[in-house]
Amino acid sequence: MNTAPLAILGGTPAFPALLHVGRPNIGDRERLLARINDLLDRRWLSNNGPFVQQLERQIADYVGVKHVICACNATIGLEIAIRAADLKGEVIVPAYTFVATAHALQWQEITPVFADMDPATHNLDPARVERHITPRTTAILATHVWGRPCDVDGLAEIAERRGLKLMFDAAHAFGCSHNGRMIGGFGLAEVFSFHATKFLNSFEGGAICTNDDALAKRIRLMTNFGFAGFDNVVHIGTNGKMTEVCAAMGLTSLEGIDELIATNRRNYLAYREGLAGLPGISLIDYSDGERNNYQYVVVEVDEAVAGLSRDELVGVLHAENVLARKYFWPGVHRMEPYRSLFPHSYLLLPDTERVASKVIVLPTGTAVGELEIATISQLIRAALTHREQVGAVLSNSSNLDR
Ligand code: T4K
Repeated sequence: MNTAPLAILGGTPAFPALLHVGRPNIGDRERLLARINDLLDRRWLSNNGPFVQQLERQIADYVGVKHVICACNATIGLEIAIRAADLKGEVIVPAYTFVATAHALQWQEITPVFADMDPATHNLDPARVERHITPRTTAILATHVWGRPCDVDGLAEIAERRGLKLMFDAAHAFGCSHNGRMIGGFGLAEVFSFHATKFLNSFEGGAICTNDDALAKRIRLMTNFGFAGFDNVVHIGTNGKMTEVCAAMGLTSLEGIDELIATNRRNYLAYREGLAGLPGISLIDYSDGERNNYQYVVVEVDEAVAGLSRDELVGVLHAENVLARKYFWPGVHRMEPYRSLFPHSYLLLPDTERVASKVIVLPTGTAVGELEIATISQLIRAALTHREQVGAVLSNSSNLDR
């Protein structure tokens, strides 16, 4: 047990340098640099180059899906998939997700309608989705939050019965499965993010996956301005292409994913051990029967039991240079433009409100090891032990939210 005083109580920060959530995993540097040399030698830097094609094939094999179209990021990937699938009017989305899920709709003047979550899974609750269906609803766009699959079957049943399309924001879920089937092949389309902070990292990037031939064809056209060959534009389009250097990083990252899963799982289990038995502190579970990427270490703080609020605990960790994050607080419905457009939406989102106020995401990945995790766990333990002094100091502080 660390007996040094917490930084918030006048001690020295446990970590001399900032320890971030979302530190990228770099993979095998030599393999990456060799690929960068290759693409420079080839002078083929973008526009459906050989590395992008190879990445698309390898992802399709890994996920078991017919079509994979790489994109410059998942947000543009979502926008393209939404437009190619002809969603319009209103689309039901979670409020507990990254803001990009809703922005991808609103950007093209489709109204995101926020439905509440199942607090046990943090994912859209199908029963609540159904309450929001109106004659203007055309689709459900659900997020596999933390890589834990949505109630895919429940959502598919509603979509089928009510004549809606079903798509997934799978930004967190590369390498995860549902009922033994890899995420990527469910619904009409699923979109992965390969952002630097994600499990599979291509600096910036994403991929749209679908088993629908016609949809895949439209998505491919739309990702490249609608070009169907030299000088021949046959469709509305944008520039959603992934570059070769991003694909080089993506391929390198893909080669290392078994090792990365092992690291993430080891970290997750170390946190589980370190935080075991702490009152009011619970770590979300990953199903043992499924494939998981363990990319997120997510803790819920029950203030009534812990004696400290989530924000107070984050304040303690930030003072120690542990930049824990409050994803996805305050909920997309409380961000602009949605807060102004739908000022009362929170009334139908009680579980989103509650969970968003309890969650802390802790650092993991290759940038942290056993020692850091043990220290972070001890810091949380110490914060609970000294809850009264911590609470008193933080109630005088104007900046809980660095
Ligand atoms: N749907 C969902 C459910 C998503 O979570 C996301 C993205 C998307 C869609 C859209 O995917 P993309 O269009 O991005 O492909 C970060 C990421 O930028 C974002 O990609 C991610 N979700 C979201 C959950 O996290 P911020 O606003 O938290 O970023 P920021 O700048 O605060 O960085 C996060 C942490 O990572 C910091 O602690 C610093 C660290 N970091 C970040 C980068 C880029 C590094 O240490 N090194 C780095 O290179 O959004």
